Amino acid sequence: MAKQVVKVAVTGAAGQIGYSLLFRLASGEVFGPDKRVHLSLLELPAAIKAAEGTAMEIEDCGFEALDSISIHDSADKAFEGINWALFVGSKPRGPGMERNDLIRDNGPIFVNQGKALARASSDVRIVTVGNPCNTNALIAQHNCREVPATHFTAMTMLDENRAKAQLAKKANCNVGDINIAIWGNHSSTMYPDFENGTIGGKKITDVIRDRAWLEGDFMKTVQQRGAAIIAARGKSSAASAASACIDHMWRLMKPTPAGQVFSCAVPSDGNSYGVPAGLIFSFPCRSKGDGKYEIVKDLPISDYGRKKIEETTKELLAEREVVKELLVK
Ligand code: NAX
Repeated sequence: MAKQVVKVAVTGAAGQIGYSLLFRLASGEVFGPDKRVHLSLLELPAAIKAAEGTAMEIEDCGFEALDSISIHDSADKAFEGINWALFVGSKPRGPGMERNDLIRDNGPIFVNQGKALARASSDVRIVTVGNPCNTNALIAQHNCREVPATHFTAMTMLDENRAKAQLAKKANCNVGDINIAIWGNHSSTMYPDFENGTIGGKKITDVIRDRAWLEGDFMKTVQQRGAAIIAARGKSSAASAASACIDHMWRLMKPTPAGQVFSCAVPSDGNSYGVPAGLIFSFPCRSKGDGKYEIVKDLPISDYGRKKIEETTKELLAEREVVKELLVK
């Protein structure tokens, strides 16, 4: 019997993250042995040739799970009938560029791509990776009324994975023992919630009794890991970002184990933490494995945690203000 084909669009396919992500999607590890994958690559005209080169290499891997690859410089064509849209492509921040300039520069990409999602399958799920990813996801969501708002997400999974790696080293355990979620923006104001997280089922703060480290070096390392990688590697994180994107998809497609959460930036409407509606905000989430998620309700938030959540909320509100002309009411 013919296997079901999952259609995945990847924007910025010829970029660094694309170069790691596409091979993992084509290998079958994401959708399993019963499905095949069609990759729909979207690039700027100038990078089409490079995307073709990447596609040749993917073919040369001989992945049985790969159905076919198509390459486009038009979002309308690239998003026809897709089940997943991975929004990776955006302009990187240039030297001396302010964050607000980057937000203004990249915003129009997501207006266009948001509109083109009208051509996607009705079950399409959107994962926004290109920065500023929360606000870019918000722009795309506003410009596509055909797809439910809850299908739009932005990636904070890399931040979660970074937090887990630091905690595992400190507690001398495996990352699999750690459960922690990120609140807010994918930026240096994000809050890795060590107060509600656990290690081997125990509170992180009961296992790591060094509160100064948790509030200090731990937070700083996670919040500034992206910059540290650029300083060391001379390029931004790519393989780890691609891996986190796969994790993000997995977390939505597999039931969340009891007592665990995962980080996902989702529409803030109706949350129980006082985060204003109308943002794409990272919350502790759980999924039944059906592509949907729910924001975990009523976690205890201390004064310290509340201050951190307020700080990242303030930044996202300011970003929303910068792009307000791009948001359809
Ligand atoms: P690259 O500069 O290597 O690749 C970006 C690609 O996007 C380029 O090939 C470019 O031609 C393409 N592109 C630009 N505008 C486009 C458009 N309108 N339509 C289609 N393609 C377009 O960047 P890369 O290292 O792959 O990073 C991609 C994005 O991910 C950046 O915005 C980066 O800041 C962001 N990141 C997000 C992370 C996250 O955790 N959410 C972490 C890693 C990364 O920094």
